[in-house]
Amino acid sequence: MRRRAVIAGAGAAVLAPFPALAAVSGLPPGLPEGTREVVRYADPPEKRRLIRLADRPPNYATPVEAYTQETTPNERFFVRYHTDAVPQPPSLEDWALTIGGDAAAQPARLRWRDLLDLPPIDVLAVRQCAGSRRGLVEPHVPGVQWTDGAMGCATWSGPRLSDVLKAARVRPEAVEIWLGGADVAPAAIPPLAATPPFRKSLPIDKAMDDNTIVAIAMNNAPLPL
Ligand SMILES: Nc1nc2c(c(=O)[nH]1)N[C@H]1C(S)=C(S)[C@@H](COP(=O)(O)O)O[C@H]1N2
Ligand SMILES: [Mo]
Repeated sequence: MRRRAVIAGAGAAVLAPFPALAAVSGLPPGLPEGTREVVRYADPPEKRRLIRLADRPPNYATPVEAYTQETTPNERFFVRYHTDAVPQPPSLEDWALTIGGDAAAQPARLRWRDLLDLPPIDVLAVRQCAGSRRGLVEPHVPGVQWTDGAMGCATWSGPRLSDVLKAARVRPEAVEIWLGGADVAPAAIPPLAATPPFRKSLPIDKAMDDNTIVAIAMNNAPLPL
């Protein structure tokens, strides 16, 4: 009720500069008071018509009306960054995946075409930010105020992680592997000094599972940035 009243009352002033702005459709009921009063759509790079939550870092949600089929189109899939600048990766020819650490008997460096040489599999899987629906939580918690749009389903394709780890002759006593991305300083700038570098870790059993892959394609297209 209150939100409708705000839109009715302030609609002309708020909405006039944004003709593409849909005032009500993207706002699920149950959003705590004051979280958001209008929805602004944006077309960030490689994307079309997502809900803009923040530009720095880039965070854009999938509108609920885009969930109409089993897989979410790549251009409608949510965008979630923790760092300001989106790192520009080198050309695929210069890119490499490096594997090292105590459990790697033989540190390895795999180029793009080395990954292409390994047998690929397809995995249909939902990808979701752990903060999905955070904006609906009572009591309210800090962070990007996601509603339903920090999730999507895609067909991911690539070699099995176990085949990739074989190149480094992972020792049998390995317990955990962790993965780091290109979104680290100085290429990417954290908004707060306290923002830690992102490291995903997987227990070794999960890393070696037949359904765990290094995705290099999404919905039969090259993995978007
Ligand atoms: N390199 C990198 N890894 C990242 C992120 C990121 O911004 N950069 N986001 C994280 C976020 S927001 C979540 S919630 C988890 C989701 O993955 P999980 O389902 O495997 O936990 O990936 C994390 N991995
Ligand atoms: Mo997240």
